[in-house]
Amino acid sequence: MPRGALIVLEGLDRSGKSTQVDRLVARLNAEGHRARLHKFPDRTTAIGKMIDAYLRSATDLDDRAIHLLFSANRWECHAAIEKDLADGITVVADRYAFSGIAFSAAKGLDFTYCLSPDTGLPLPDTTLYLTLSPETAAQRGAYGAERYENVDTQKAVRAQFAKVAKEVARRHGDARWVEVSAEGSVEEVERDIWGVVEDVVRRVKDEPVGRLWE
Ligand code: NYM
Ligand code: MG
Repeated sequence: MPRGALIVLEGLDRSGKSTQVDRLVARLNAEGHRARLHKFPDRTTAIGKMIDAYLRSATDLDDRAIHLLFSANRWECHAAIEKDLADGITVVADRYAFSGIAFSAAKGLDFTYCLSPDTGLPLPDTTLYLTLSPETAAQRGAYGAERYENVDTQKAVRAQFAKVAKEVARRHGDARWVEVSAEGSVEEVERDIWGVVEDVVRRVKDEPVGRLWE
């Protein structure tokens, strides 16, 4: 059976990711590709509840401890994702290991350390990185109240995402990371994303799923 694709959307907070993942899943299904959305962090699991409490600042955790929990939250879902892919279902992930690296490295954790716990996860067939200037982000209104949702942190995270992009290209090839401008209208951004995804879904059908950082 042709497999599904693993498509990841990444970006800073307020980049419009959540709107776009919903539209992408709807579009895939409408065009006859079965597709399912997976949000990371997945706040519904026991580990996800610990992450949620941390993000709401209801609890404090050591930087390494929360980094590993975010990764564990992906590992507890990997079997379900791999099963979907094998069953021909395309998985659209709202964030993935790349957010894990960028947000933790932005706090000062060693970049190589940040990569390691996610090694061996299913490799995204493509990652669409939504880019937004700080000015446009500011125009979109105030950040939410969660941890990391402030201008200084987002700047530091942006710099780390640039390093992540290089690392993905170096280890897995240029085609795995695609920048998409999120400056345009919802429809414009949706069209640009679709242009990439339509192609990837067809192309990977008969290819094995790769392993992240391997
Ligand atoms: N985040 C997300 C991390 O710090 N590490 C991770 O591994 C992941 C997946 O959680 N500010 C951060 C990025 C976000 C926050 O995500 C919650 P969202 O998509 O805003 O609900
Ligand atoms: Mg957010």
